[in-house]
Amino acid sequence: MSSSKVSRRSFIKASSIGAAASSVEASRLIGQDATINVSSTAKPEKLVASKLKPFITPDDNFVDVSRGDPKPHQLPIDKLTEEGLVQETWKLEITGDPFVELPHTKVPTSIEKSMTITDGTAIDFPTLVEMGKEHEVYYFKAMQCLNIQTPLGQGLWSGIPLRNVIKLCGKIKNVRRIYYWGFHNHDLKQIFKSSVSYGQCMETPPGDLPVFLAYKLNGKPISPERGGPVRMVVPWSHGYKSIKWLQHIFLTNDARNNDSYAHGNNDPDSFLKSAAYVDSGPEKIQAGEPIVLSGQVMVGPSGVKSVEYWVREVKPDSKPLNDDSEELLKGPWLPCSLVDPPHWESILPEGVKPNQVLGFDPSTGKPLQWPMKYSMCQYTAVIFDLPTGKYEVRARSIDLNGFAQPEPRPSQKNGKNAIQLRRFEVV
Ligand SMILES: Nc1nc2c(c(=O)[nH]1)N[C@H]1C(S)=C(S)[C@@H](COP(=O)(O)O)O[C@H]1N2
Ligand SMILES: [Mo]
Repeated sequence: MSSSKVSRRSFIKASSIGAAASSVEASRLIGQDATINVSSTAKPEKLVASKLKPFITPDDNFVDVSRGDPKPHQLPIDKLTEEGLVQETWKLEITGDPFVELPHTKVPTSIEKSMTITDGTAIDFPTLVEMGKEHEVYYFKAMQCLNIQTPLGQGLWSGIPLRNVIKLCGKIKNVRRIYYWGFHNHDLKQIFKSSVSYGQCMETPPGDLPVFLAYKLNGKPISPERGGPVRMVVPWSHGYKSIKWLQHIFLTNDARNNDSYAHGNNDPDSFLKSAAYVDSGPEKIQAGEPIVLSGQVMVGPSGVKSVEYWVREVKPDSKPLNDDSEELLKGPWLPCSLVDPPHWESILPEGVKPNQVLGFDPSTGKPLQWPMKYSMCQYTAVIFDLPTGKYEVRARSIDLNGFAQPEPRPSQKNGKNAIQLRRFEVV
């Protein structure tokens, strides 16, 4: 007993590596008496450290979700150049909807200055760069698909708020929704469009993050695969709002949401959901070795108060569990540790200081909230002394309103946040 106690104590002390561990007695864990194995030799802090991933995902390590035939980022460079998909030739059009359709629209949109390629008024890349001198903003955001559980990647996006770009159009009247789409091989069937309401675009609440036209990811030009040269980024939403290869903005007085995703039985105004996702791990673990649970917690508008885990012993007669089954709700659910913020100076691109990043306190350079809204953060737990047998370990987030995942929105149509699990056997 004593050797494992010592290593646990020294491990808790070693939490300065950025990931404290929670250690609990096996009996408390699985709700029964357990034989404690004394021969633990592996260093849990090393195991935890080996599980940790960088806070920033490099551009080419994101999981890709792109439509198109061919996919725009797979076009050869001269075709990319011809189609305005490189910085040198990129053009953005902004037009208004002249259409009236009773009872939905009574009056058409009017725009003082439209921006079109034919008139030679379309916005080009140098214009965005020039605007950046005054309006450039940066923030961290994780990209997550509405239809895929685990987030696709996380980066520092830089760009110009959409509200500043819309201001270039002068006086606009009767606009209730702002649509935008990207290059689609000139084939209307391939259009993938999305939208925000006028208010969401123009009236960013101070302290919240604006919808913006991103032209940098992690301090570098956005790659063709990530939607460069310019991509819309909508901070609070799933990936389908963050349109790649942006080329057209369309203002309309039709307030209905007609996003491409609305047609696929999705909720086209969904928010990112606070939810914990579980990393995979070894299937077999030697008795006496600590078990490291790790994963990412995504932070939606309702925030993340904590992440919890529950170990269930699986017996031959154990049944699969629903997320609302009594056995699952009962737990016991135990606390995980959230990984501390990284050393910002060493991970931010050159020229960007922590106090310039939106969501950070301008005077201290520290995030106003941890984990940060619309980003993801890693969590860990170290489980000691499980007796031999088969197990499942689950994790769930608790949001700032006290709701445990998958509440408060168990409908998976507005974001997948079912409780994930990992299986392993202690041998
Ligand atoms: N033009 C365009 N933009 C797009 C898509 C697309 O197919 N075409 N896919 C969207 C969806 S559904 C998601 S989840 C994200 C994925 O972003 P990523 O490939 O950079 O990870 O891009 C979004 N932007
Ligand atoms: Mo998606």
